[in-house]
Amino acid sequence: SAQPETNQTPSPKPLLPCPEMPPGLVGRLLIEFSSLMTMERVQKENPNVTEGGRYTPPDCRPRWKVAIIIPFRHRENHLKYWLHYLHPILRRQRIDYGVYIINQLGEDTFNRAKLLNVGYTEALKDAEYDCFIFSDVDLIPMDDRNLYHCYDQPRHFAIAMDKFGFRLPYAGYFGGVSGLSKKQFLKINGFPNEYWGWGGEDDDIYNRITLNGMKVSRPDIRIGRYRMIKHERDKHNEPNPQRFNKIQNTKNTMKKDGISSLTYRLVQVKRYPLYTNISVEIGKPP
Ligand code: UDH
Ligand code: NGS
Repeated sequence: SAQPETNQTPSPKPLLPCPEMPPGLVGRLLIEFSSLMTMERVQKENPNVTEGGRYTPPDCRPRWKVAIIIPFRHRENHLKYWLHYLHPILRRQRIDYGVYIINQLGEDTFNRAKLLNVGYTEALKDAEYDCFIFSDVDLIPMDDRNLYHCYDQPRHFAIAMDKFGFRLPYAGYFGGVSGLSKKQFLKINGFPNEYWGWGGEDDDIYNRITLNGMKVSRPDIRIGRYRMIKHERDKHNEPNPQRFNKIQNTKNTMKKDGISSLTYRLVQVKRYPLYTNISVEIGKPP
């Protein structure tokens, strides 16, 4: 049937959903950390990323809105490589995303999981994200078919790291890069706030997932490959001697300790061309 003629500009064509496996992915990637990287170079490489590190695919309707959360302190050089490699990968993957660096101020003991809870909370003040990917700053995927969105079950992405001989170090490993939908994240009351220093917080998150009747989803071992930027142990992130006891008690602690009990002081939100920097005071161990 003929439509009545009008002089109005036609409304934009509704975009089709982005394809499951976007065309234009390249598969296995060459990742190296020897060439000199500068922020100016990475900015020039990524003119389509908008203020604060946001991007949305122009040619299809993304299924998820993804906040990428990176716990951070004193790793500026790693961040340049992360941005250099990840922005082009995420663009090819047709991901709708924003990059959030959660910077722990001061020199008290580092607390990775608490920073990730802060990232979840702060990203939601920015946009209606429904998917959260938590990535260490020094981990670069070696295959762009490892798609950075959410899945039916909590996702573990970094399953085959070079430092572990491209295998899982143990069946319940959930470290490095992981992703949960908003619903999955809230079901486990977010992440623990009480793991100060190195180790165990990722195991606690794994426990939360299984104790709440979910299971971890993972990519094919040939696709979930990562390179880690080599570095020395950071200061003020010593192995936490309490971690072994704590991961035995997730069942009792997870209801109280998590996104429901999160407190921190937001000090600064700064939007850079390729990421949003959120600086926070998160306190220190009791
Ligand atoms: N992180 C920082 N700053 C810190 C500590 C940690 O930004 O001072 C962040 C960063 O995103 C890092 C992540 O937290 O990738 C995890 O840090 P980690 O120290 O738990 O893990 P990683 O495997 O180092 O990077 C462990 C010690 C390696 C010692 C190797 C000696 N050759
Ligand atoms: C386990 C830690 C995890 C850690 C993993 C890999 O032992 O937090 O090793 O560590 N759990 C405990 O300490 C209880 S790594 O080889 O990357 O340094 O992620």
